[in-house]
Formats: sequence, C-alpha cells, structure tokens
Amino acid sequence: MNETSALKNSVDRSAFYKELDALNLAPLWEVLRGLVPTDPRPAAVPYAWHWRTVLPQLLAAGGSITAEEAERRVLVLENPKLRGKSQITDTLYAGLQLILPGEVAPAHRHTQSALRFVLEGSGGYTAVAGERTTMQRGDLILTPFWTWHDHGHDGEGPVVWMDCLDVPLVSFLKTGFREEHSKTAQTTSRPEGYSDARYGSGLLPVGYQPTSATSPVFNYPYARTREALHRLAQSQEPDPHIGICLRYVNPVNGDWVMPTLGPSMRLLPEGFSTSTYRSTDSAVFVALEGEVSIETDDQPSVKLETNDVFAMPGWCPYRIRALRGDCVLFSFSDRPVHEKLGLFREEKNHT
Ligand code: GTQ
Repeated sequence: MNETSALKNSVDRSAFYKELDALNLAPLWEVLRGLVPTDPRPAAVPYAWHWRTVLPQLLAAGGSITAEEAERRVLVLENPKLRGKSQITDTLYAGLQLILPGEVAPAHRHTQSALRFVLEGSGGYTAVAGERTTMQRGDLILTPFWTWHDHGHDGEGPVVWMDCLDVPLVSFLKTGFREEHSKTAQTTSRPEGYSDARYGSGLLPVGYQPTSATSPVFNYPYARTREALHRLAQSQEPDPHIGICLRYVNPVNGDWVMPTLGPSMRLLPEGFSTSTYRSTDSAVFVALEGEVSIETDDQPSVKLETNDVFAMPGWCPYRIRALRGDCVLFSFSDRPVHEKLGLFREEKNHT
C-alpha cells in the first residue's frame, strides 16, 4: 500500500468509526489486546497503611460520630489507584472499624459476606444470627451473607478490627441487597459458645446437614490458631514460598470458610525469607506479631509492624522477610472464587 492510499484508508476508517459510534457499535480490533491481555493487569498497586498513622484518625472518628449514627464507624482502606471506589484491591474491600464502650453498631444484613479480624482491645462482641461471640485480638469472626449481625462493646477502651468484605465482587455482579433489623441489637436465642461446641471442636452433630455455603463456625480464636502454627514450626521446615501457612477451614466440607473470601494465617520464623511468589488472587496482609518486610518488583521494600495492613494486587511477585521475632501474618484473598471458576494460577520462583 502506498502512502496516499494508507492516508485515504485512515480517513475512511475514522469516518467509518464515527458511523459505528453513532450506532453504538465498536470495532473489536482496536481493543482486543486490552480485553484479552497476555497476563493480568490489576489497577491496584502494592500499598501499606501503618497503624501509627491510621489509629489516631480512627480515634478522631470516634470523637466525631457515634457508632449508631454512622451505622458502621469505619475508615475504608482505599488503594491509591482506586480512590473513591472503596476498594483495597481490584476485588476486595477492607476497612478499620472502631467501637467504643457502651456503643452498638445496629443490626442489619446484606448479601455481601464479611470477615472481621480483631486488631485491638477486648470486650467487643459481634452477634450473628442469634448468637453472640466475644472478640479477642487475632480472632477471626465470620458474618455469612444475609445473616443479621450487630456489633457492641461491654468492656473498656477502644476496640478495633479490620472488616474484610467481597463488596467489589458483589457490586460487579449487581447482586447487592440489604435490610435493617427492626431492633438496634438483635435478641440472642443461643448462649455464647453454642456454635463452637456444635461445629468447632473437631466434632459435628450426627446427621448434621449444612444449610449454607459458609462455615457454621463463626469465631476462629487466635489462641488455637497460634498454637497450631507454633507447634508446626517446631517440627517442620517452612515452605520456601509461603512459610508455615494454614488456611481457615469449613469443618463441614473442608472448603474455605466462605464462598468468596479466603483467610489464612502464616508464621515466618525469625530471619526467614520467602522465595518470590505470585498468584492471581489479590490479598490483604496484616502483621499480627513481629516485624516483616514485603518486597515487590515495582516498589522498594516496606516494613510492616504490629497491625500494619498491606494491599497486594493479583499477579504481583513478592517476597516476605521476617525481620524481628517469629512473625505471624494474617491474610485474606479472593482465592476461593478463582479456584471455583478454574482461574487460579500461581507461580513459584526459586530465588
Ligand atoms: O460491619 O456490617 O466495613 O456492612 C462495611 C459494611 C462493615 C458491617 C463494613 C458493613 C460492615
């Protein structure tokens, strides 16, 4: 093709594209490579929120609005590349919730699934579907989709936890529903510890038939998780890519605890460094014990101390080093969805 006909061609094309545009039609060949990329290109970037900077703001929120007025007094952790969207990664929501003594965060239910990971204080509780559970630091609490839940605090001092929800996924699917309960706090119909006794002790009621895709255990206490990790650390070598890492399990079927969110807890012995790892799911890490550094290819390494939170986009290669003490890291991700859809991929490098 000579230059004149190439020019004519592009003029014809741009006139053609205008015609198409007016008819709500678009040429695939202009966008194909973006639509069907060679590999995942998340919009989110790796990013850390440090407890020492976030806590004072959360306490300031405590002085400016009550839990009841706010419904949930939460500072949303927004990824710098997804501002205004309430997303910590492309697929996950996370926020830090504060509740003060005597307060109640009113009962409601929604189709989004939620996990709470307790960071600070004691005496806080969550009531889920008629049963209350007291929250201690490091505990993982589940509020399955469409279950009534309210939060409260009978103790002293501030209580803070991280809310982990599948909000972006549910929004994408346009399946969000919510309802407020007629009462501020639901009436409990079972004693505290009932679910744990029925489902959480390595035993199940004979003949039990699951009624939900979510685990019937709704508090996974840190004391037990911690003991399991430390016992394993005494008798096995850490995996080179994930350290000593356990996922929270639904005792009824061995699956993840929720259909959309996959929490896990890992221990990295002092001085241990992981080899480079990446996977398609995006994740949020919280430093529970010790001090770690996380290194990604694009950014200098970031140090995480107690209660610092880190957003890890999907398919981003990273290494974690345990800098001080035996380090315990909580994380949650959308891995259950990737697995169920047959889309989960991971890559383990040997460096
Ligand atoms: O505690 O139910 O951070 O519904 C966002 C939405 C917490 C909750 C959040 C919620 C909740």
